Amino acid sequence: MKAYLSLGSNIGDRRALLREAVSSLRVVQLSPVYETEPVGGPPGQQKYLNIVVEIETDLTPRELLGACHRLEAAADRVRGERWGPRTLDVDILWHESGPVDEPDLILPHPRMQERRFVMAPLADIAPGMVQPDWDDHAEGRVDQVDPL
Ligand code: X6L
Ligand code: MG
Ligand code: MG
Repeated sequence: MKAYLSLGSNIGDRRALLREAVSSLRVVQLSPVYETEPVGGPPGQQKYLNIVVEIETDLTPRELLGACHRLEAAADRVRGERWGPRTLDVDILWHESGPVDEPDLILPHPRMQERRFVMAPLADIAPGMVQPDWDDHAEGRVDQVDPL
């Protein structure tokens, strides 16, 4: 089945961390890389690098969430302040198996439309997944940089 993931990093060697994470996934499409203004969280954070990937997976949404958490752990992510800086964040945006509504997993991701760091790379690889006017409703500055 097909799924879309959003990946972000704003600590350490951001490109290497994103590359390492995608290397263990069956990536069908990799978006351009964006350097993005931090949205939410404490002031003074470094900029993020963000990408979106389309993957092929046999995992259920619940199993995929576990796999995302293992990728974050493999990047030595330390859980600190809410929305604080992180070596790697991997979020599920959409899963072909359909909607999920559980306390810790809601799909499609309910707030993705509000975030330019998600919508810009998603629109690049899956224009059919986004509203044509998404850019009018999204916040946070993003700049396309060199590909991964
Ligand atoms: C109002 C108030 C509207 C807060 C939105 C949006 C809060 C997104 C947190 C929000 C609000 C978040 C990344 C990031 C985070 C990332 C960039 C979050 C949670 N992750 N900023 N901020 N890239 N650029 O991957 O997404 S923390
Ligand atoms: Mg996130
Ligand atoms: Mg997350």
